[in-house]
Amino acid sequence: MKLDEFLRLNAPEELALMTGAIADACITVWDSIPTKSGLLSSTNPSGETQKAIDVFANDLFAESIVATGCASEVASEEMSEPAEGKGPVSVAMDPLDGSSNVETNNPLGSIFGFYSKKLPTSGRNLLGALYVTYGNVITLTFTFGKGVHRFVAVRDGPKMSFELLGVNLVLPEKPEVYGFGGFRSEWIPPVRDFVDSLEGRGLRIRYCGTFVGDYNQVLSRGGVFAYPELVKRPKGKLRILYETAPMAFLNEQAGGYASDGRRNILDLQPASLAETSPAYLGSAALVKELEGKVSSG
Ligand code: AFP
Repeated sequence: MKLDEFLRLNAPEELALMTGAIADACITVWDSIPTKSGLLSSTNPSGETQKAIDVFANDLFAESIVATGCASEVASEEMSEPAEGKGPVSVAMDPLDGSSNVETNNPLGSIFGFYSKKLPTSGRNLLGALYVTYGNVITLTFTFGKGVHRFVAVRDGPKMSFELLGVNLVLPEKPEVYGFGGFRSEWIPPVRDFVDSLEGRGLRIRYCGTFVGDYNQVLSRGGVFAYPELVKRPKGKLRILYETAPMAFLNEQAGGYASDGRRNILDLQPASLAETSPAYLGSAALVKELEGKVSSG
């Protein structure tokens, strides 16, 4: 089944239109990585300076989403003020997650959260969440609050289009992988102890340095991803509105659980657009166990 048809049958109208716009824009972003990322020269054939790929991705996604007429605002770390629109939905995005992976050709991603209230707001006001993986294939994984669904980009004549890969994805029963960001020596002790126990339980380390890529493995294979509380960085690294709340919402829809170490990430009330928190997400039993250890110190 094609994405357009699936959205027509299964998505609220505004989310369907914005998802369609993101699907088109992400193909252009992916197409532009070699020329706009610094992999090739930073000037184009006419001698104009190219924008960095993350700024390019930001501008293209923001313009495409605003053009649907469905967004009231589009916020991202790349913009000092959100882009304004005339629709009802607030969109928070990380337009190019893991941009330091460009040079090594490791996975990249994009994350979008669709909120019913003005930003900043709690993840409880998410209507939907979507992430793109730019790996060996491009996938769109999303939820509108009724299951998690995935599409893959395939060539369709001169264009690319998205075909259904799976509906109602759930985290596998048996967890297989883990990936934790930051330096081990800086993790708080309960995190270090927990990670030390994982290999004895049969989990393998898988870490590519992109939240989207690392979480995507957890969704497919079961396990836990974290950017934990660090001794000198108690609020972690990942941004609540742009990154962790949308992924927490999607993860919950896939049967998982996401915590900041003390509570459900969806219950956090960020005071600013760029507020960060520690993030632990994946298979519910593992994350609840880790939350218990972190919260009791
Ligand atoms: P970049 O966008 O600078 O590559 O950072 C990616 C990221 O925000 C997130 O995608 C990763 O999970 C995390 O940083 C990795 O951070 P560490 O390199 O500290 O593990």
